[in-house]
Amino acid sequence: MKLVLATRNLGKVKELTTMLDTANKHQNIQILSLQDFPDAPEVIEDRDTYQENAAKKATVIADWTGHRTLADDAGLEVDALDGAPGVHSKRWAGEDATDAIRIQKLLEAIEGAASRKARFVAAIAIAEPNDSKSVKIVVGKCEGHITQTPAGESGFGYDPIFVPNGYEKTFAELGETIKNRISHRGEALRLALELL
Ligand code: ITT
Repeated sequence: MKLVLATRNLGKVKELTTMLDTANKHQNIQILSLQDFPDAPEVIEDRDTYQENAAKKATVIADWTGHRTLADDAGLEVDALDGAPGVHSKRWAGEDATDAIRIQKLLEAIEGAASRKARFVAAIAIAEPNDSKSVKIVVGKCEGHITQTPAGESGFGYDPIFVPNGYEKTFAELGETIKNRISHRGEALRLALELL
């Protein structure tokens, strides 16, 4: 079975591929990514929810490639910011912002806040080509808090400032194996694999 990963975020590609490779002990999935389809269209994430954005990305790319497609839309919800940046996590600090700029803006926005509680949320959608009604969507979450300063090199995005509940290190310090076991994306992918 072929499965296209509809993301241009290389951090996500790495996490999803590693987790799917592990699952592949039981299933026969051939993983393709958008690097195999360099002319695939850019899908604008203009919906109000992770689920709708993931479903849109999965259906557009499934139709274009002609293969079953998995898309992921994720974000970081911070209580002190009433859930922001949330579904807008990518563009929250500007269109061309880097991970470092996003992290800096977030730390400044919650400086002195009473609560530093936050959660990562990921929606994964799986779509069949030319069958928009077939799309299946699952959601995973990971609760934690935001640190005072960034720490760690692993992962991507906001990983250097997020400590998951039950741990004292950031996702970027804990590394890929632990992150994949407990993360929002790990939970969503395990649910998604049950659907395949
Ligand atoms: P796509 O090509 O898959 O759309 P993206 O980078 O646009 O990739 P999202 O819209 O799903 O991804 O995610 C928005 C941002 O949320 C992303 O750029 C990261 O900064 C952050 N993010 C998402 N998942 C994360 C994770 O597991 N760890 C750290 N940051 C994450």
